[in-house]
Amino acid sequence: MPKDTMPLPTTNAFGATINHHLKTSLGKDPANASAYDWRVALSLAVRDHVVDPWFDSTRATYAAKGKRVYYLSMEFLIGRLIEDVTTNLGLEDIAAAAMAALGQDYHALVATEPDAALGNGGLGRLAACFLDSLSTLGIPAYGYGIRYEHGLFAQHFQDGRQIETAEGWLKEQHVWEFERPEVRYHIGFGGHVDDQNGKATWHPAETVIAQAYDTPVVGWQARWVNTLRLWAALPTVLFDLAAFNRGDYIGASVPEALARTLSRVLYPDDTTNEGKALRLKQEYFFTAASLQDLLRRFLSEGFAIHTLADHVAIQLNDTHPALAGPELIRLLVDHHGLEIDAAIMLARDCLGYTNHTLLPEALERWHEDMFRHILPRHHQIICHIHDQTVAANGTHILEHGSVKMGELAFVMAHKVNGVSALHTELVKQTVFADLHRAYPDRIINQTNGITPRRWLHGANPALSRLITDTIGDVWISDLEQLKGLEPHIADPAFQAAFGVAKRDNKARLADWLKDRDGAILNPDAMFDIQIKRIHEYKRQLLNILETIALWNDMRDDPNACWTPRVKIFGGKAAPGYAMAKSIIYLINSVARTINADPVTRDWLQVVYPENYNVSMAEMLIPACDLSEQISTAGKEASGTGNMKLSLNGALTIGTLDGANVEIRDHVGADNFYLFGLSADQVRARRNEPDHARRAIGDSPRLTRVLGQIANGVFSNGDAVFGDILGMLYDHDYFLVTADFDEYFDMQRAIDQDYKDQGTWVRKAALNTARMGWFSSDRTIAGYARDIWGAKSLL
Ligand code: 26Q
Repeated sequence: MPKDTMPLPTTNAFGATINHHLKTSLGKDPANASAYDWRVALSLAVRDHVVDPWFDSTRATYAAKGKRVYYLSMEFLIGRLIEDVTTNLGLEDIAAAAMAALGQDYHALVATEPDAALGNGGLGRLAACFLDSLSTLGIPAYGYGIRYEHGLFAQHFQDGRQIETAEGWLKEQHVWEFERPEVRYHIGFGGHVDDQNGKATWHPAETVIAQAYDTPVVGWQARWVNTLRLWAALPTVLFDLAAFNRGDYIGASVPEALARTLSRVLYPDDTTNEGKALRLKQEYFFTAASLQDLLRRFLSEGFAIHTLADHVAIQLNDTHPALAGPELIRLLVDHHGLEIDAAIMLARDCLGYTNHTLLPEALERWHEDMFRHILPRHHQIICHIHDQTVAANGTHILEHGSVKMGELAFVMAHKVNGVSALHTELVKQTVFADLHRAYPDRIINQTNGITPRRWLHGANPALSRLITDTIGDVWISDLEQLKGLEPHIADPAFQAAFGVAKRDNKARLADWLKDRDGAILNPDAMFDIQIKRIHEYKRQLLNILETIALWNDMRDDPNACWTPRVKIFGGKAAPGYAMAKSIIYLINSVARTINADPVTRDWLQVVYPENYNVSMAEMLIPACDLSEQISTAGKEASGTGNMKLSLNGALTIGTLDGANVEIRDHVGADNFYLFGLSADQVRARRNEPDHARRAIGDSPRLTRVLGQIANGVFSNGDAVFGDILGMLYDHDYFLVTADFDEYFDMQRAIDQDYKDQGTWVRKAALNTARMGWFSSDRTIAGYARDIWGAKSLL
């Protein structure tokens, strides 16, 4: 068990270390160091304290000879690290005091670290929360992914429309990673397979190098530190000297440019799986590097190959790393001499697969011709698996000239899990119904969770302090302890303090938005927040249509006692998702019109800060009164933002979708605003002919709103929203129209409830007190028990 080998420094000593790094690591004289220099020097001083517990954890892992967990994910949406690491080490007060003594503002400096945005949204952020929990729980684990040179694109608004630019987090020194030039693997593509006397040899046509970069993942109180290992692509030949000597300077760099393309940029989740060859190559690139690496580590310990599953648990974060199945089989058969059927069984014992979506358009499929061209040996192996599963239970992995990655991941995993109770049931009934009949014990549920370190303790210091003052600080690594708050909620002093914390967080957000965008927000208004990727199924459209209807009512009756609201939106649309981009344009257009209306100015505001990311979420979530979780029932696999907001004392208006169902069960139906059709009703409703036109016809409010949009009320008289209107009238697949009136009415009931602040704060506090189950520590303990058979070494 790792011990604390480095005691906490004094403020003076820590300040001296910062100065030392400024000079010797950055080559800067304190007299002319920039904010950037100070932040990097501070980070390096903090990083010094990570190394010993990291080595201790690694040594303990080797000594235990037990099982390691390998979490394979195309995405890790980490955000900033400096505060997270500093707090986990218990250094935040020392760091702040040392910086102050050096004439620097710790809190201002840490806010200048660029986000590591190596993910799109929920799936990538879940992976980051899981890493945090694996370390906090002391389970030996590695995260494996891609070190994208450019993370998720930056979003700008130009006249209300989304523009994307490349993100460049590596323009600055990224101090949290260690380059590992000695950890390199060759990754092949294309070529052909020689079959001789039953032995296959793959001769790839091209080869790139995968080089490791390691980031330590510090658990709570640094009692355990795991590793996130990200792969960068490099050329085997750095540079074509012959071409250069011929004067072909561009041609000389082509091999390097092509190889580096593999880790150049994160694919935006476009939901329409375009089947791009580069994406497939990225998937194989990081999966193959990870498997070579973990097999090398396993063999270096002297274990026999048939014991692999006793030492290795590999989790596939969706199908993106599903080539791990065929690749592991290939290594076992072609390099270690196993029979193919034995290799398949051994691989299956190692692998687990997590499904995150039911949307048919998001399920990965690759054209078989392209697949065979890029990965000929894997194609052979998949054909073998396909024949086996067709014979065993009629399941096709190859179908209509496609490789179906969901089916492949399913048959190659010993456990398949959904990410909320409802989602898991739907996985059983829909996408994998046939496979579920064939393997009724394989699909299990592991409801998602979130790390309380980042999403409560770190992001919401005001509430964290109040909780710790009330029940002590054990809740930070044992979130169910929040239940202990419940008896205090009746106490007027506690309730008042809870209300003050929320009010302070709203004021902090208002200040931040004023500095950033010049927006002036009233912190006494209800902060009504919808933050997530822009998707039709998430129904930002329902929210903005309701906003317009509310605006109409306010103008019709300006003497009524309206509850002031600030509607806040945040989120990016995939660059190729035209409808999502139109919805963004509509929200910004409505915001411009409504915010300029002197009649409603004091009661209704719409703000949409550009470039929503993890750091913005950390600012918005603690300041939220009302959390919008309004997806069409049956479409949101789980949601995790819903958990963050409720944990931070927001009430939810939501549908019975994803983890909303379980959140409502935990916080109590009285403390959750439920509306809308259920998943079953959604399916039935969709089959009714003309359901949308009927719903619109039956709702004078909605008819009026759509008429205003059509008449150009929000677009200077121009008809620019024809795509949205046409969609709503003609198909409205996500049933915005069907749920509109009930949603509107529920919002008006919420207006009334908000007026009684005593009751509101009590309900908000009950949300916080009852959300402990949604810690990702609980989720990871479930994976460790039900899927991995992995143990804590603490
Ligand atoms: C696939 C092929 C090509 C390009 C991109 C993709 C791609 C990338 C990312 C497809 C999907 C994703 C991300 C999916 C995702 O974030 N799903 C969310 O996962 C969360 C964690 O389980 C859930 O809480 C959300 O409900 C779910 O939408």
